[in-house]
Amino acid sequence: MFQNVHIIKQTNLMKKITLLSILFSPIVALAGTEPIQCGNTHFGHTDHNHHNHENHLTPIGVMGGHLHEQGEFMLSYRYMFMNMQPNFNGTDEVSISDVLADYMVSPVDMQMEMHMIGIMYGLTDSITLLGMTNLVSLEMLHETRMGNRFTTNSEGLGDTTIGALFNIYERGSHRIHGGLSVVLPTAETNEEDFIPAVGRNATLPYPMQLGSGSWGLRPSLTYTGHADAFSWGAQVSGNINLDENSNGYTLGDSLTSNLWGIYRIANPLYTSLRLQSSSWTNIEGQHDLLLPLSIPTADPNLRGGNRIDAFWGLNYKPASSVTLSAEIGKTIWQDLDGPQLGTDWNLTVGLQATF
Ligand SMILES: [Cu+2]
Repeated sequence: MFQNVHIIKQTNLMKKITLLSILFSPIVALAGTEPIQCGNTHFGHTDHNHHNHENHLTPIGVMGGHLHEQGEFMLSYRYMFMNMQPNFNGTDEVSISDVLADYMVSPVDMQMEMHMIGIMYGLTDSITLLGMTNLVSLEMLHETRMGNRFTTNSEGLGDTTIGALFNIYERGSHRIHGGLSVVLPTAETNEEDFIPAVGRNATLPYPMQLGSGSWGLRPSLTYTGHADAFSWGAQVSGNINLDENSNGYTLGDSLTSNLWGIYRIANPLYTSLRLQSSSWTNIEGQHDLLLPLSIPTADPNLRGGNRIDAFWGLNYKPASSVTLSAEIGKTIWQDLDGPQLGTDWNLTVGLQATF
């Protein structure tokens, strides 16, 4: 029965992937046509630099959205907050008492904070190297059948990525670049905390671990364009886990698609709208130290899902080398293998400096 549900979800994911490739094909086709805004005379090097500067403006929540010129460095800091509640089963919200009908303990809400440090370097005008790592802090509130509430916490280094972005196509104001990063398993997956129901410190369930702990690959394909006060883009990216982590399980793979538009309100101030769709599969294997607790977060088959988030952002560029950004997101649709905590809203603020 559960196996069947799992297979149906997997089929849904495949349908989604097909749907997304159909969705994005007009954009790729558009990029292949004659330039719309920039005339044929705009192929000089000065203009190329101008394009790079325009391309630097992507919503702060998009990773690897631009290339750098040869010899240019960029340092970035991002702070991300995410609030997760309530529980979902499929697309339906599930109350805590509904979860407690089947489990001894139910998650109530969860907060994730992330501090992300990134570096980019233009190796050539067509190849940009990038690296990123993050510190994660997680907190989850629970309720037991007895009506008691307790909180667990974990924090530490997340997974680290290093890779490259490479120019594929550039004509007029249209540009397509690819990306490929390797994920280094720097996150711990055996975080513990005191669990009252067990009466001692015990290994925390899957969503409270700091990362995948697996070697992985993150391919991406990004299209950007601009005209006058507008710029826009689309990105498809994947996250593929290549091996079991040191605790004997593999986080699900994911596919994320983004569409965005940016408008220059007044010279240094830009506003953006973005739509993001993501799909991710369940965990393979199971954690070797996790007790078979009666809580949905300890079930490797209740981790997959799909969701769509809408974002509104601001970018402020007081100097050509500095960008301050903020972006707030709200989940507008989600379909989760549940009971599983859904995503409610998130906020990212960031500082990017080039030199
Ligand atoms: Cu950059």
